[in-house]
Amino acid sequence: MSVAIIAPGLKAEWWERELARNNSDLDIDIWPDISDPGAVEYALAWKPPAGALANFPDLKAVFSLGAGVDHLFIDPDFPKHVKVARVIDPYLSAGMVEYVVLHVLRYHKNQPALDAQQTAHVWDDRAHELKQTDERRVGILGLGELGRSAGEALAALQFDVSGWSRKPKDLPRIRSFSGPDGLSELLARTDILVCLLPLTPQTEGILCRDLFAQLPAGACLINAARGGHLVEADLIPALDSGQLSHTTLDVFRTEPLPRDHPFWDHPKITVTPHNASITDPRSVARAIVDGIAAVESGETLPNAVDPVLGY
Ligand code: NDP
Ligand code: OXD
Repeated sequence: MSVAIIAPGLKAEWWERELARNNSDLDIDIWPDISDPGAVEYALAWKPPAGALANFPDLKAVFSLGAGVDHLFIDPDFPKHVKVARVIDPYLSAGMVEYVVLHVLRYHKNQPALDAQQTAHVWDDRAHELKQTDERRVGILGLGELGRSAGEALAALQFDVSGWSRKPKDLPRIRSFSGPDGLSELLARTDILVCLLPLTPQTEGILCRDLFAQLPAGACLINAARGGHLVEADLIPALDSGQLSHTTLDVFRTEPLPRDHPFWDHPKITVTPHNASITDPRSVARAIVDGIAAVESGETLPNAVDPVLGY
């Protein structure tokens, strides 16, 4: 069975090692050194160069090396008949829960203001701002694997959690909103907004001036989904006007974030290098090997995405 790994910039050798550890019969090549493109039946891919996957005429399935698949569907030459699976993994969910809880708590405890006080040698316990977690409203855009896990962790800390998804959800501790009216209702009751949507034509640019205007003044924003969700030109005006008080960004339209980008130095922006949660080959390679076995025995591909919805 011939497998190609196309993941420039990722540690492809690590994936190769973990795949081989789970199935020593696989014949694994790392792009661009593919010995026989005509023999490749499965590909593992992360941000593959445009056209690379179209070189394999007998490709049966592509495994995205992340939860998102936008990096595949952006390729105009992506072979549309080929099945696509994405990562659903307990460690990936746990990493995102840690990131979201870390940054929500940072805002809940007013840490950016305390950092500024330390720089200015100011001792102020800010008791006038005291709020309990059940008085802090967190809104999560996207209630899938990651949004739901993060929401449940925040609800366990007694935060007042709401979430927005395409279809309504019935979750015990998360208030569910859906559709355009549901989005406005959620925004109106959100102090800290977390974006965990997939990037699709419907969600591109959703974090924009109009959306910020529907949040209570002084809300915080955490975007751990994709840079394409944010209209970058709308962010700094919203922060400078006080409509948003602070934002944490893990993802950017251009990655790595260019060294001269204004987000790096803005006092109300926290930048992290797209590491909110990182796929761990040690657990995900096993799932990919199982996915290949499922296709080979005629079963449905586990964790398959819907190519029409794009997630
Ligand atoms: P899922 O596919 O499990 O969940 C997506 C959620 O978004 C679902 O609840 C879905 O609604 C909702 N949604 C999709 N389109 C719309 C829409 N048009 N309107 C309203 N809701 C919508 O994805 P995951 O939770 O696994 O991952 C989410 C994203 O997180 C990934 O696509 C990726 O971009 C990002 N990510 C970022 C990482 C990082 O390190 N920064 C790491 C991993 C992922 P419904 O439930 O109704 O279908
Ligand atoms: C993902 C990511 O989609 O790391 O998994 O961004």
